[in-house]
Amino acid sequence: MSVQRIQIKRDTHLLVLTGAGVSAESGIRTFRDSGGLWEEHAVEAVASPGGFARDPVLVWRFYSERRRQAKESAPNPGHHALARIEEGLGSRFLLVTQNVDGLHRRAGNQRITEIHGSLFETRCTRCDREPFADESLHLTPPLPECDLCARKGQKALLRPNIVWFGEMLDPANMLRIDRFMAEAEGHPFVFLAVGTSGAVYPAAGLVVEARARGAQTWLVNAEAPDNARFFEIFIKGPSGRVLPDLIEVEAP
Ligand code: BV8
Repeated sequence: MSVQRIQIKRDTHLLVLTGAGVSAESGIRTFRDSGGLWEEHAVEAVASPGGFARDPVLVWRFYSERRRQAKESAPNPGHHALARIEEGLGSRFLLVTQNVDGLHRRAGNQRITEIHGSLFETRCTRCDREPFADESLHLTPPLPECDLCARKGQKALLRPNIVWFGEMLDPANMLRIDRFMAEAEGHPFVFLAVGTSGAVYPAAGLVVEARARGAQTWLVNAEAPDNARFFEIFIKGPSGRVLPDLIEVEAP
């Protein structure tokens, strides 16, 4: 187990960033490890607007397979540890996840910002209807179309409510993170990244912003990732084993 522990005092603010590594012990494939998703699928083809325009059947099959895998998976001890920590900290805790598998919410976290969207939400490619909860699988044509557009005589494909490469992240999510960091400034502030290769921006840049606001920066990861140098403390190991005893919350 990790000898070093994160001490959470009465007014410590904790911002956690998670990536695919947190879900690996739940049996969900990561992206860039060996056997990862990007070994089988060209990123451009399945996680970009151009890829969807070129072959929406392939993209809906890719995300339907991941919907099915995520539904068959369960949160692991790493997810449950983060849910317990949120219980202890309340509004002094925020979980920013790059994961779209919904496992943090199923483990009990509520203060979550899903900056890359959610596998279990769908939206229209044409109208501005709100993204809606959706677990349906579309492994073969016909692909789902927007019923609201159809009522107006327009054909419009539905798409997973996922942030693809080259697409902007939801400004409301970025504002929420910024507000949390601004509130954390002037208090003891810890930034903890778990299970992420630090390869994708702007998520990978959050550690730099947090440091600039005085955060102590921790990284828990199976390997030293691209941006390991930005972190003061790096704990190498599986998150499902490290997280349960990493954080010590001072009694209120
Ligand atoms: C944007 C879709 C503005 C959801 C994803 C050049 C420089 C900087 C930026 C860019 C650039 N060129 C283009 C960009 C922007 C681009 C980007 O960052 N590209 C990278 C590749 C260079 N970013 C964007 O396009 C973003 N939008 O910037 O808008 C803009 C607009 C136009 C042009 C420019 C800018 C949108 C980013 C979101 C993309 N969508 N996925 C999905 O399908 O899931 S990103 C995808 O990667 C996933 O969301 C995933 O979460 C994310 C990061 O991957 P990780 O989660 O870190 O997973 P990975 O497999 O990589 O690593 C897992 C880690 O876990 C490993 O280190 C492993 O060792 C570890 N691990 C494994 N098991 C365990 C473990 N750790 C602990 N315990 C274990 N058991």
